[in-house]
Amino acid sequence: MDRRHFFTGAATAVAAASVSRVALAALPDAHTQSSTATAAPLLPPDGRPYNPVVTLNGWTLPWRMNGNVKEFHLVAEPVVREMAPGFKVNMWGYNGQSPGPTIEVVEGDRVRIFVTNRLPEHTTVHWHGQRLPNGMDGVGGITQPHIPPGKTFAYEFVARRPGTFMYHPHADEMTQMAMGMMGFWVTHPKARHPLIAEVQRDFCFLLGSFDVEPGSATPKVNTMTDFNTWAFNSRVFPGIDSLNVRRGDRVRIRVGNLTMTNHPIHVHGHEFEVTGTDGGPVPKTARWPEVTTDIAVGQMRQVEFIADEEGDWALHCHKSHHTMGPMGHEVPTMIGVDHRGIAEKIQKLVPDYMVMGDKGMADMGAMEMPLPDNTLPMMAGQGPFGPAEMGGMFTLLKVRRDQRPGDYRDPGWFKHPAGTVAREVPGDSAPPAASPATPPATGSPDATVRRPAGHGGHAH
Ligand SMILES: [Cu+2]
Repeated sequence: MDRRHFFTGAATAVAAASVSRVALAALPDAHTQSSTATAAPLLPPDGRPYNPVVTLNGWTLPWRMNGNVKEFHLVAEPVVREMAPGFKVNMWGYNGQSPGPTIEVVEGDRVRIFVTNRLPEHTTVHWHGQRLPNGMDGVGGITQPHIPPGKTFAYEFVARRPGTFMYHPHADEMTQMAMGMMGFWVTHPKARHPLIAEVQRDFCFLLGSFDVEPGSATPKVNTMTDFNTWAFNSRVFPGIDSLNVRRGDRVRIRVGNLTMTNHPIHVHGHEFEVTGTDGGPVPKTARWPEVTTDIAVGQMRQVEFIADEEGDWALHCHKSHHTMGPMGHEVPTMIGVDHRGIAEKIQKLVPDYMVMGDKGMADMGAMEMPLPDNTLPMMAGQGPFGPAEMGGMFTLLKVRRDQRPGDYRDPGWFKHPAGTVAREVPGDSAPPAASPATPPATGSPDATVRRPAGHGGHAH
């Protein structure tokens, strides 16, 4: 797996001001971010204290205190998001990236957010899940005039309840969200809260989907369901950072869904509870253990667990097509189709034709076939034991006994204790299954019982 882009340690990677300070003298700096790395948590330099979140392959927006008001400056603008190393997509986002920076505030904070529109069309920002005056809700045409290109609007409200929220446009939504406009918002509790646990690690990411034709760089915004690029925070595995934690940590993961389908998010090796939604913390009596939680369109979920099992644990959407790169979906299933003698004939007409999928698709994980420029292989991730056969909404929860508190760096691959890795049983072998396209001449498949070989099945 390529980890060139692991955490570089830095809210200091945040550079200042892409917007003219002269023109916007009264506005707070529009901080911008050029890195797709997971930034270190932004410890609050002023205002009320809180335990910051870590945005997967993202960052938190610095603010300025103006009296007792926390002021932020979002800039809606075209960006180029590197979704994985070498795979760059033209998106619309905020402050240099898609998703935009995470906004973190404390319950009771008065917040003023300046939104400058540098898009070629009007926009607004809706603050999903917040209690606020109706005129601050960001629904273009209904609660406010749209923000025209080149203009700056201010939103102001009190972050009344703690929880997990997001922001996104409510103007030409189909286009603007298909282009990547979204961001996370966390309101921390102002004091110990009976339903909000103190955690050692607090991660957040948004689910996004894009339709990027292989070889192109701009998402097709009219696509309704048949997306081909499934992302955590606009990154696709193996470009998604791992969630690195210390064994015994209480871990919170906050996930929001701004795609057009549901995503069953599954964590291996641990069971968790859903402790909050965009509606607030879940009463303790309403929590139950799960290993998969379905996150419907427009929903947010926060899950929590004690990371007490060491290892590299998969964390992914359970829709198998969502852990794949830019594949075509109108492909016939070729399992069991005997291509012998046919491929050579087709190659006379189509020189690049190759046999694929006649034994399943696993070969794709290792295959090096020519792809159009700027196209991620379908399944690209490499693990210590070989190809991971994954891309898209997939990453790893890395639990280590020696991961220091506050250290979010990738510890590398897990070193399994001797005797704890699934292994080949020596002295036995079985031929691959007969293809379903060539069933046995007699008998129904239901009646076929294969006995374990090596126990009387063959001569010794
Ligand atoms: Cu999914």
